[in-house]
Amino acid sequence: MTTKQIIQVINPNTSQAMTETIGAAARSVAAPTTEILAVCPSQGVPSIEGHFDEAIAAIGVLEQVKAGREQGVCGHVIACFGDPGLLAARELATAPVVGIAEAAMHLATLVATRFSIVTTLPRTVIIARHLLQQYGFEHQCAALHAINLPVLALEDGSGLAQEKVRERCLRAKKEDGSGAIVLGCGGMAQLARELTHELGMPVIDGVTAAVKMVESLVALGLATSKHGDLDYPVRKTLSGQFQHLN
Ligand code: 2AL
Repeated sequence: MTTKQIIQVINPNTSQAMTETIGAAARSVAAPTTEILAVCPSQGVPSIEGHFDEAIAAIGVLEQVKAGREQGVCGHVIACFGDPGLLAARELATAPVVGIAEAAMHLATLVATRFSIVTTLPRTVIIARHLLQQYGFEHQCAALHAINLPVLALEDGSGLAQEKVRERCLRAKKEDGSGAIVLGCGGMAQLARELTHELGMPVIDGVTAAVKMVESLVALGLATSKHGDLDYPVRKTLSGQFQHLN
């Protein structure tokens, strides 16, 4: 009998609705032997739309990674397009940790020479730009677009944000000269497959991409390196509200 392996999918914001959207997308691609544990922090920011939000969200990510590690999960996904706390999470984790922005960008470069990104608010564009630089994908990104709606508009049930994503993707296809589109928010997770079909070009969501990457790493027997900078944090006594991270 094959035992189930658990992938912990962490929505770094506190929106329960978005956690469910992300969990459903993750489950839609997970292997039969994978169980998806979709979680979000109990405290923090309801949506992540800037550097301040990211700093707070990163603490919630670390708490969840620690909890997931104690539960014995086989990998962690950070399901926010800024990949908040990614390297810190890798220090805490033993299993692989994959961020949705890096996952989507990596996969986009395997199916196209250049990709476009469609994200939420214009102020989140700079976060994606910084990640492109950090991950070395600056030259593969043809353009970045914002639908100019806040993250939680994706969960308001009106469908307006989803329609704006669709319109932006169609425009990007027409104008950018790119071969693929990366969706720049965890809350857009369930749109990728339909848009891929409608646009006739790859539209990539990072949640599903990251789940398949974690499964691949696990299948290959690869875990987060503990040789070098991703080794467990140097032991020191954390004080006050951070004691529980000790
Ligand atoms: C995000 C995301 O993926 N989740 C969230 O709360 N903020 N980032 C974004 N650019 O919209």
